[in-house]
Amino acid sequence: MTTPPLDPSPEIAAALAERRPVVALESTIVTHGMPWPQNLEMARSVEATIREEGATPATIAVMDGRIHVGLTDAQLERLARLPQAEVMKLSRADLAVALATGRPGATTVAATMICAHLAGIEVFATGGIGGVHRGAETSLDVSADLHELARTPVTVIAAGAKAILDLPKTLETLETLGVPVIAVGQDAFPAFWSRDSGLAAPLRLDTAEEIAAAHRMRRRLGLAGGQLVANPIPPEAEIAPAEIDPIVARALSEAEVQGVVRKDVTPFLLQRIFELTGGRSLDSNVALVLHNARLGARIARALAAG
Ligand code: PSU
Ligand code: MN
Repeated sequence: MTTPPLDPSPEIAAALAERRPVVALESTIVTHGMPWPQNLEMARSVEATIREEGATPATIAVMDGRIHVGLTDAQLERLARLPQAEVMKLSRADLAVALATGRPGATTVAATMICAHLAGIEVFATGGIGGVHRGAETSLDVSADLHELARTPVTVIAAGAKAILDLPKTLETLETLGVPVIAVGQDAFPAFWSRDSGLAAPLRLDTAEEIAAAHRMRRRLGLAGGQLVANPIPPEAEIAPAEIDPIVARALSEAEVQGVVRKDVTPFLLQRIFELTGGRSLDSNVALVLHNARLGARIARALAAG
C-alpha cells in the first residue's frame, strides 16, 4: 500500500475537490492543551468561527488506524472526553506507530502539519506552537514543531510562543531553520498572553492577502517548509506579564522538582498554569485561538481566490 490511511470527512473531501477554503485544526490542544469541558467548547467555537468566515474547519486526529480530517461532533466530543493517559500525543516521531497499532492519538502542531499536507490543506490555525524550552542548553528540549515548520509547506497561525519557552532561542532556531516568522500588523513578535514580547519579529505583514501571496510565492520557488504567522492576542484578552510571569516561574520549578521530561513537559506546564490562574489564562487562551481561526479562514479564502 502506498496510499496513506487518510479519511477526509465527506464535507472536507467536497471542499477540497471544489478548491474551497479549508483550515486545519490540531487535536493535542483539545486532549493535552485544555481541560474538560472547556476543551470541547473551544473546539466547537473555533469550528463555528471558521464557518462564519466562509471556510471549512478540518480538525485532525488519529482513530482506529486512520487519520481523520474533519471530525463529526460526536468524534470531537469523544476525543475531548478522553483522559490524557488514553490518548497518544503525536508528533512526527509517533504518528506511524499510532496508525499501525490503532491507538487513538491527538496531533500536535508537527503531526497536524504532516496530516494537513497529506490531505492537501495549506492553512492551519492554533493557539501556541512548541519551541525551545528554557534551559534547553542543558536539557536539549526543542519542540519537533520547529523542524516541521522547516520541512512541511503549511502556513501555521499562532499567537507567538508561551513564556514557558525561551523566546529569543526559539526565534534564533527558526531563523537557522529558514522558517519565516511573520508578525501580523505590528513589528513586535507577540508572546501568547501579551501582544509584545519585547523582541522584534523577523518579518511583518498586515493582511491575509499578503500572507497568502507569500505562501504562494514559496510554492512557486519550490521551497520546503511553511510559514509561522504570529497573530497578537486581542488587547481585551491580554494578561499582564506581572500577573502571568510568577505563575509560569512556579509551574517551571514544579516541573523541575517533579522530574517532568520530554513530551510531558508542555502538557504539565499548560495544566499547572490553567490551575494556578484559576481559569483566567484559559479564557485568554480561547480568545486567541478564536482570533487565529478567523485569520486562518481569511488566509485560506485569499489562497483559494488566487
Ligand atoms: N502550546 C500551547 N498549547 C498547546 C501546545 C503548545 O500553548 O496545546 C501543544 C501543541 O499541540 C504543540 C505541542 O504542538 O503542545 C508541543 O509539544 P512539545 O513542546 O512537546 O513539542
Ligand atoms: Mn519537548
